[in-house]
Amino acid sequence: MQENNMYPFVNLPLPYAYDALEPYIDEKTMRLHHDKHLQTYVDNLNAAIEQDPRLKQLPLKQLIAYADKLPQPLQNAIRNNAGGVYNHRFYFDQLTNPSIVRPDGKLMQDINQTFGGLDKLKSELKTAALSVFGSGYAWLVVADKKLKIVTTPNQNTPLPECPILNIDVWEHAYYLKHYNVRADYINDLFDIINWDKAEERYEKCMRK
Ligand code: MN3
Repeated sequence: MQENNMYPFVNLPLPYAYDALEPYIDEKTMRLHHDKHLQTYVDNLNAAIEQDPRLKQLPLKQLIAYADKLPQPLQNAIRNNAGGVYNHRFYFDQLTNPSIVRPDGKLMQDINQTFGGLDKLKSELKTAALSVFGSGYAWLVVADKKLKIVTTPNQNTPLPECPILNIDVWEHAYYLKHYNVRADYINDLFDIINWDKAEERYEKCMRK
């Protein structure tokens, strides 16, 4: 993946074609989600940073960590838009079509140990994703070297916990195809998870 971790932020291209996730996620949703929604977070993040030039020195994760220390309303602008960029890059980067790959390394072993199998993990992640009221995310993260499921509202991130997977449950992620049926979207999403990517992330998180 290309690196673009500091101002000026750009909208990195998807690592696959817009229609690569069909029929699970449709091309139109991907075009809008990436080219319009993520682009808006990128543009608004750059605009927020320009209000305080010191922020130009901070990489994306540090902007997120630093947001709390900023005066309002810049704090909200940085939290929402740096989070929006981080969360969406993370989301798009973990998808592939069609996924026939299952986790098979250390991640799978630890999923078995922690959740009692891949299906159990999916069902717990789904329950968490369905429980998000309004807009937000469900996440599989590593916290204290252990796998854990968490949710975040809006564009908040689970950082500094180390994320492995996220499920974007903002309606823009699924409404054109799945309408109001968030559960169907989540089921479809499980079929396009790039487990090699998840494994790679897991190994990195466990080395920290
Ligand atoms: Mn989204």
